[in-house]
Amino acid sequence: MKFVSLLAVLAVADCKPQYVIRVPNGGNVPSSKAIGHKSSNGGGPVNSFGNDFSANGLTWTTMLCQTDSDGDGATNGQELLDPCCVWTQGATTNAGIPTHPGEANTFTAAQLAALQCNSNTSSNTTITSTQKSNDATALQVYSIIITAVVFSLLGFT
Ligand SMILES: [Ca+2]
Repeated sequence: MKFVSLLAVLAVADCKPQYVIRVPNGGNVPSSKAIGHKSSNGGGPVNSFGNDFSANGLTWTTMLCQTDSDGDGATNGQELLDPCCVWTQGATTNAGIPTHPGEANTFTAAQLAALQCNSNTSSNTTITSTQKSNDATALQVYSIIITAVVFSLLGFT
């Protein structure tokens, strides 16, 4: 009886909205606000993805990413558009429409092949704020150099 009560408490504890930001595209799966729950609106019992999310410490891990929680042939990472399992919390996500990792979909072989990790999909998820900052600094340096060249050509120096 204590075990059942503990499970009920865990299920309630897992329905917090802040978990949505802990997985890539957690809030972007069509028709589901809580992808870890059987109810699309959240609350109540968790689904297979919710169970795996809990088992991975409520964190997007490589193991959780590579798991196929709903058994439909696509890994959780493929369904949530992180096929290379490189996403970290706060990073941008790949463009596209994610599929539900806790409800089995019907994929064709061609669709599954298109979901595989490749260089195009991995590059989109690795843009971090540090890289953006470095890009901005490089742009400022180029702007100063170009301005100096223009002033030099116009005879201002
Ligand atoms: Ca799946």
